[in-house]
Amino acid sequence: MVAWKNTNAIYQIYPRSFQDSDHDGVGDLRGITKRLGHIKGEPGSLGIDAIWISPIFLSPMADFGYDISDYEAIDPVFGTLHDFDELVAEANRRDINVMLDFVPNHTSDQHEWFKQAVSSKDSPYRDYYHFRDPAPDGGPPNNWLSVFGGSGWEFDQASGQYYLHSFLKEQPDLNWANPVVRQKMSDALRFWLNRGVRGFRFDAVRWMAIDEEYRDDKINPNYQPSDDPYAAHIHNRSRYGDNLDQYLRELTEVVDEYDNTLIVFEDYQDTALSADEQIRRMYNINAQVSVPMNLDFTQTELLPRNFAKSIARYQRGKDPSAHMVTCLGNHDKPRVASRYGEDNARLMAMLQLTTPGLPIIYYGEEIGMVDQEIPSDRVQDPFEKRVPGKGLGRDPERTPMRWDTSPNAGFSHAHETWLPMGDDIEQVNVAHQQADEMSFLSLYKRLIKLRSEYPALRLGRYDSLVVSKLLYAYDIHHGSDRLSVILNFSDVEQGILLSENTEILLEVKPGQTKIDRRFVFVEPGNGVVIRYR
Ligand code: TEU
Repeated sequence: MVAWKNTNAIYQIYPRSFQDSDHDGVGDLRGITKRLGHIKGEPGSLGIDAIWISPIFLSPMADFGYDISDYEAIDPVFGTLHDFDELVAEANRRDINVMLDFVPNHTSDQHEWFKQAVSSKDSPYRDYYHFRDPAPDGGPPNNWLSVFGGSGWEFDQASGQYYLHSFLKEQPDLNWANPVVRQKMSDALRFWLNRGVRGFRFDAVRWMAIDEEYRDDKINPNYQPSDDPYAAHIHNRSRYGDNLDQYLRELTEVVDEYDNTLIVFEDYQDTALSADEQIRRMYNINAQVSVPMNLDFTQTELLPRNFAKSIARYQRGKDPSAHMVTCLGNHDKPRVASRYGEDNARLMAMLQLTTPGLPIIYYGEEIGMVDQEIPSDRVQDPFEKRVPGKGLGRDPERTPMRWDTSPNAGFSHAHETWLPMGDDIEQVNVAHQQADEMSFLSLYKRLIKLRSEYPALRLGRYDSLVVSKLLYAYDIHHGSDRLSVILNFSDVEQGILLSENTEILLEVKPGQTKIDRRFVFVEPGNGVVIRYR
């Protein structure tokens, strides 16, 4: 059976920004435990079945936890293993599954393996990473780039060789062709599974397998100088190597040794593969246990045809029983309410939470948080520091969660929080929105409740109905149940002809939709879920 079959949603927690319990201005595990009532099990809860926590492992924090120096230890900034066990126990008590972030592609340069590897060319750890001789001209071995700017290769003075780092030079890539590496990484998964973890989000998987001959990537003929410098190449050799499927399958088998466990792969559409081929490939790994994320909605223009096309592709490419995992945002992308505007973000919430599959809600989306401006002396993200001024920095979407109107919005008692708290806290906080029926939070709670009540919304079949420039309608079928969702992104009222005997289950703007016999009239900026009796 498909893992996490009936899970209504996953809530992504960026742990530095959720709740600070020890007054250092950075969120931590005890903070998360304290706030689990926001997720489930209390009167004002969202009612969400699972959380994914971005990395909490020992790390020098060059990339805020995505550079791990010990896969089996908690970083002191987040707390202790004991705090972690308490978090899992409290989550279990509330029937919340805990998913951790697993970073297989690279370690920190401070990991013991890498320290040993650079200590000598003969170290048994040398082959844990990709060390290569320079090109004949003394430069890097090939043209591969780092996502965070510049060459993907760093010169190691001591040995005269280069090592590969697809991200920061402080994040050397692991050599997955080495079976010992695969063994060690499987052990790390078991370590957390034995502590009650029920799933993983696998970070940056497409970089794990590379061309074994280390041939150059293709040059992207459509590249514009104003683009992200990484887009200058088509990454046809430095990603999606032939062995990727095998490496990932092995890991799914480890996770599948445990009951009802799920892996979601971070997997953006890649210019080197056709979208259909990529989706099929990632679903073919082990679709009962592991599924790719559909990250299209985090970076597409606001156009129903783009949404419909993306959903259709995933429906086509996946095994019918497998989840489609949809995301509106995450810790790497501008927030949905900033990209599309706040009214459209409400419609997007309805779209995401009425589409069958497994939605991931990024913390703060449920209160309509927007990107915050980061003064230059407060920039934290290494991406912004290395490639400044292109809007690539990720701090704006990582600012702390807002709970109430107390100092630092209830996030921390510290004098200064790690990123600024930002503006509009009076309106954009949980306590304020609890009391307001028209708030983002109330909408999210209503949508999640509906999703929990109607199996069609989790397990049904999606069929598109109307896809025009700014109107989007689709049907969900499940057994004899039929629902329609109508989303009006335009600024005029839209009438849609449906069959008779319908009732309105939920509206983005309550009480504004009129049904006149077979016609449904949806106001601008409104969205409606309709049920056929
Ligand atoms: O991101 C990998 C990824 O696909 C990047 O291209 C991402 O889009 C990038 O951050 C640009 O916004 C993952 C993590 O989500 C990210 O936070 C890490 O920095 C990265 O891996 C390295 O571990």
